[in-house]
Amino acid sequence: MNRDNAVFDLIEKEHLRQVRGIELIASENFVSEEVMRAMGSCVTNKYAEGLPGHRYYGGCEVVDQIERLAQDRLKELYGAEWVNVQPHSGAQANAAVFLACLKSGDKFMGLNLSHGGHLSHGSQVNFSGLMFNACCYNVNQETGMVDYEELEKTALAEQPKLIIAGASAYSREWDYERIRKVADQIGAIFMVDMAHPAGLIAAGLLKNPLKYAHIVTTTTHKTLRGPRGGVILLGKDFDNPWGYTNNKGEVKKMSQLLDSAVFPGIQGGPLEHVIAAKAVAFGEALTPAYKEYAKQVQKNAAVMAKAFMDKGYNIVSGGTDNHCMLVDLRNKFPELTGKLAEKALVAADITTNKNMVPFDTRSPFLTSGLRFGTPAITTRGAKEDLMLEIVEMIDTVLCNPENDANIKAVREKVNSIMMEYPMFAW
Ligand code: DSN
Repeated sequence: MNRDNAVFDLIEKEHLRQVRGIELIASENFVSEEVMRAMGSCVTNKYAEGLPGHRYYGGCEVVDQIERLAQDRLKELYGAEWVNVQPHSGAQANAAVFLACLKSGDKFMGLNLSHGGHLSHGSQVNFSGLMFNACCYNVNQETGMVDYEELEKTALAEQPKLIIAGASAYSREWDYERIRKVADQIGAIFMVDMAHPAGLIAAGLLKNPLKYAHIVTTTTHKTLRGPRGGVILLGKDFDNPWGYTNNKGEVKKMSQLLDSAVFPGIQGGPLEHVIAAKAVAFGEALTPAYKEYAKQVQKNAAVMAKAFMDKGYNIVSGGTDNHCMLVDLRNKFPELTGKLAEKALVAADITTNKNMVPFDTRSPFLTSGLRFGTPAITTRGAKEDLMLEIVEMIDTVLCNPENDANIKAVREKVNSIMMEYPMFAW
């Protein structure tokens, strides 16, 4: 068979970019060779609408076993009672929860996007904000931490039917117990989107939200280091006191409502090759080696945050409990936007993303912040010493973000360092 040069040359190029650079995007990671093989396997050829044992197609005996394996491993990983491993992404998992629990126009509450929240938690340009009535809570301007008092006041005043905890750019542990109490006071469903810290939670390094939330969603590709995708989980204490019904008006268990919301509600055929890769990743996350990896992710982030602060950078909330941190550039470089900072770092083969900081005066296209995370670089084998070196190099670039010679010197150093941190050949 002829090689499709147009595509495979580009894949080679992307591989090279990944190999020689320092990857600090907090939501990215490098999957194992087995996860990659499962995704690129013949399982992609199979249609399997429905759930294991209840499919709309023949020939699903094997994919049924694959999907059950993914379900069982995921349940074991988080102590879940029920899971659905079919959502194509985290946003799809969240959309399924909205479809199962809310009617169009119903009110719900999530963390303000510009304070670290996620698009699918109520942004006005996302289905969540377009089709539902979103209100939000914020972080405290002084501490940079979720303002739980304000959250409670807003919830009591607004009476949302669903409260979402979880974020895209928040470096602190959550007080899930407190939010659950607020939800119980107003009879709301409490959902946690644990997409970012899911891997640290699986390793027992952060609180397991399944103990407090009615519904938990996550992506599988961030700290969890699986294929790109989403899942939904229910814990032990889940019931349906709200009397939620299906489209025929029948009261159903939340698990049944969520299954139907995923398929046929918002998706057609599940991506069984990705589900196979999820099963591999969940198996990996159950091993002691993964727990060591997750510990190192957390340690590396703490060292990186401290190194930034030692150099006079302002880290929102003053540090990190998880894998990520948000640098507010305004005190050290009042004129430097996140956009220019990201561009200069990318030119030095250090990949990160511009990010709004809480109470930012700049637009999301410019921003005053940068988000950094350690999951991917830790997969490459990085330890604390490399974190210190990386912060030095970032500082060198940001002090002269438009000096090409300076950027080139850092890039050469980055490329030479990363030769020592192997990545498997794709
Ligand atoms: N945009 C992803 C992130 O980077 O956090 C979440 O969807």
